[in-house]
Amino acid sequence: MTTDAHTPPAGAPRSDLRFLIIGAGMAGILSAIKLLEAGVDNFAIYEKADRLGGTWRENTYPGIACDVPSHLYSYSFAPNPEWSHRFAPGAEIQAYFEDVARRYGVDARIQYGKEISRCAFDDGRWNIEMTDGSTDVGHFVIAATGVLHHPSYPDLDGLDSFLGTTFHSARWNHETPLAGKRVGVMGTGSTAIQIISALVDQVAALTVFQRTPQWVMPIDNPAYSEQEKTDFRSEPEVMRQLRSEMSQLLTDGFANALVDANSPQLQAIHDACVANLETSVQDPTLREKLRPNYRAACKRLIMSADFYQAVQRPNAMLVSEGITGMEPSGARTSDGALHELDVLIFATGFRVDRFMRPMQVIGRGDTALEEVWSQGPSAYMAISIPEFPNFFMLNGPNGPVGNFSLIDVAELQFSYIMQLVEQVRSGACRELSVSRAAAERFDADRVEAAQTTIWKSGCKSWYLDANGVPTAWPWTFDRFEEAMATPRLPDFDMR
Ligand code: NA7
Repeated sequence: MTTDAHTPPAGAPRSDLRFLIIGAGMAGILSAIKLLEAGVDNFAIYEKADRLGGTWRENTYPGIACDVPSHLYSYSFAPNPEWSHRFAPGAEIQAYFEDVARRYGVDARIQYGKEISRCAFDDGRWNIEMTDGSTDVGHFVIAATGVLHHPSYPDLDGLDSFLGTTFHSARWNHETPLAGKRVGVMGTGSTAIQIISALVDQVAALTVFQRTPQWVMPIDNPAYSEQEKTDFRSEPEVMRQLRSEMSQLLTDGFANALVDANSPQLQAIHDACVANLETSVQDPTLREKLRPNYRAACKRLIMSADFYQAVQRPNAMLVSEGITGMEPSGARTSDGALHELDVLIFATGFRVDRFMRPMQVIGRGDTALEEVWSQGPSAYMAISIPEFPNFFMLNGPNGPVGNFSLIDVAELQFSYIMQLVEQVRSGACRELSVSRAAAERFDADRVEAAQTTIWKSGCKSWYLDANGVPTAWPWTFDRFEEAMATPRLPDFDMR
């Protein structure tokens, strides 16, 4: 489907621009809403699955909730008075995105079952190919493809011989009954902790295979009362106020502090986690097994009200010896013990360096993304890559990650992208991407700044690249907001 035959020269204002949005998760829905709001109707939104929602569509495990408060993990323009809890469950979040997409007229625009296999820049336009053979052409690509969506599986000897059932947390097998079964959960990340707390009272026995202990921040998750919801409905200002207070609290008390490992805020978080461990876990042996040997927030901080209670249930067992292999009846660990299991759940995380891959992306002059990213993914401001003109990412590499709202991040990024788009719309140029020099400078500054962040304070995590350098935005969240407010146009190669 082509919408124009001709690309006008730079200098002429453009009204013919077509946008191709890849992905109908939180960021893709946002992009479509914002384009419509800007009066742009010439766009397509492609989604590989048969439903919108991204992460919230794919993750349906028991206990799933967002660890960012729901009134903050909502679009700024679409507050939701109906959130049931401070940290609402995943199904509510999925329903929220479906509702917003419908209310803003985006859901009918989504083309489902459309997986983009190739995206190539040629003669000023992006040509995309899909696995079903269809194609499209546009002037801009918005890659809203998500971050954590390629499950990472452990390499376990003898897995085929195991007679029980296995599945990944992001591919939950709802057909497998768990009640009364002997269930193993591998991993102790944010996902595993939620699963463990939700499952422990349903199953006969729960074995937690822990490779690295985690610091756990105690949180309350109160339900919103009917009165509170009524107030939110009748006075949206109350909700906006709540959102802004939560945002300020999280930014000052956490997001800004992460980049200074010695900050008093991080010390306070560490102390709260230590106190939580000391007061919540009775058995000294178990307590020591659960005690990390690194600083709180070095790995993504776990927020949980009930994980420590869950692992102390009589039917729960924490195993800190590694699994050496699977056998027909269960998992053998390095101490020689056999842990008999009916089901083993891999809560082992994601391949975090994939981003929009395996999609093949070819920029100007046949530049292949796969080669540009051969040493690991990177992007100027998490948005633009040299020689990939008019191709912009939302929540791309080097953006802010941590226990705060990626919706806020995507909203800030989108308004930045629209300012770049305006350069083309106004006729100032036909195409733009970050210059090589600016991208290299950004990367060097980023790597240097990363050295003093908490992520670099002595632990392994998915925040680190293959060289042990934190990949996330290493400056304060305030600085991110400032950077997103106005693009530095001299950093862009505009043609
Ligand atoms: P994470 O945070 O990457 O956690 C994965 C967990 O699985 C973690 O405890 C890992 O231990 C463990 N793991 C991974 N591979 C193995 C192998 N091979 N053997 C033993 N243990 C293993 O993923 P989550 O899904 O929990 O959370 C991802 C994000 O989703 C989270 O940060 C939020 O943004 C939402 P390790 O600590 O590496 O030793």
